[in-house]
Order: sequence, then structure tokens, then C-alpha cells
Amino acid sequence: MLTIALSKGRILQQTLPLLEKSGIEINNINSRKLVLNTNLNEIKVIIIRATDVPIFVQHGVADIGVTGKDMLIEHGANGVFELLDLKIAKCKLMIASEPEKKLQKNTLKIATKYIEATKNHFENKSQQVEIIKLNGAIELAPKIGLSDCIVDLVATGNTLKANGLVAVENIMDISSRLIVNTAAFKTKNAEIKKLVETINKII
Ligand code: PRT
Ligand code: MG
Repeated sequence: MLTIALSKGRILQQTLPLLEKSGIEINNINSRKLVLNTNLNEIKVIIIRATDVPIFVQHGVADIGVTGKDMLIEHGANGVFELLDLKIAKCKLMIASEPEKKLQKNTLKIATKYIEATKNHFENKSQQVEIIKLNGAIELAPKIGLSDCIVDLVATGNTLKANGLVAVENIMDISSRLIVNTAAFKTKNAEIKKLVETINKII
């Protein structure tokens, strides 16, 4: 038996076609059930928030999972192992600010949801930062004087533009990854390898 944890929302929309092409169809996907059967007796699926996928996989309640690289960095990826870059839900983790904003400061104030990625990036540049953790509406922070800049995901750039912000630097390219519980990778190696090979052919 293999349990797959899927991220709901935009990642799910792009994961479903990949699964379908791999021969996996989820039964009653629109029901309110959280654990769903598939057309294959040996595979079931859990649909949860992208942030929770690494936690479910780390604790082995799901054998494998699909989540954003951003989520893996924030989680720390303890007890999970990255198997594949699925090349879906692509975006960039970027620094953005108001145009012409002076970012040369001893301590830069940054609003973000991405604490770990932000810390790592500025530590490597030896830039001191004060990180203000927000859970949404990050783009508002510079406008109301809460921060000098933000670190957030950017896809089309429309959200930045709509909020009068410009991209300053790309920290990293983000896409969704197939991850596995390290113990399950040993105990269920044959099944997992078979699935990975099938999906890999499709991407
Ligand atoms: O939104 P909700 O609170 O329901 O849940 P969620 O944010 O956890 O899920 P969801 O469905 O938004 O998916 C989040 C995951 O999708 C992230 O972890 C990324 O791996 C991936 N992803 C890919 C994105 C984007 N692209 C993206 N553009 N996640 C968020 N965005 C947001 C971004 O934060 C910003 O607000 O979209 C806005 C920017 O988009 P553009 O096109 O205007 O630049
Ligand atoms: Mg979202």
C-alpha cells in the first residue's frame, strides 16, 4: 500500500494531469473526504495544505508527497528525501521593494512568509536583517512602512505590479517536488521506484 500526500490548490491542479498520465485516477475527488481511494487498490491519496505535506511525509503517515520547494526549505526536509523535480507550479522566490527604495542599510527590514529561505540568503551575503513574519498580504508591508522590502513568490509579476512593487533580486527558482519518507524509501523501494520511473517518463 502506498499513501500519497498531495498539496491542494494550484499545485493539485497541475499534479492531477501528471497522475492521470501515470495511470492513477482519484475517486470522488470533489467529495469532502480527506483520504481518497484511486483506481489502483494499492494507492490512496490524502489532499492537504502544501505546508503540511512535508510534515505528513516526515512522520510516515504518507509515504510520498508533492509540495513546493519553498515548503521543503521552510520545513527543513528532516526525514524526507527529494526524488523528482516535477517542474510544475513554477515561480521565483524574489526580493521586491518600492521602486528606487534604498536597500543599503545596516539592518534591512524584510516582511515574508519564508523565514528560512530569507535567513539563508542574507546570511550568505553577510547582510543583517530583521525578518517580520507575515502569513498573507506580504505586498502591503513596504507601502505601510512595516518593512524595507519583501521576500515572496512571483509568477507573472502581476501581484507586485498591482501593489507598486518591483523585483529586486531572484533568490531561487521554485517548482514542486516529489518527496519520500526516508524509511518508506527502504521498505517500499520497489513500488516507489516503479512510480517514480513512470512519472519521470512523463515529465
Ligand atoms: O493560498 P492558500 O492560503 O489557500 O494556500 P497556499 O498558499 O498554501 O496554497 P496555494 O494553492 O496558493 O499554493 C502554494 C504553492 O504553490 C507554493 O508553496 C508554491 O510552491 C506554488 N506557487 C507557484 C505559488 C505561486 N506559484 C504563486 N504565484 N504560490 C503562491 N503564489 C502567489 C504569491 O505568493 C503571490 O501572492 O501568487 C502571487 C504572485 O503571483 P503573480 O502571478 O501575480 O506573480
Ligand atoms: Mg496561496
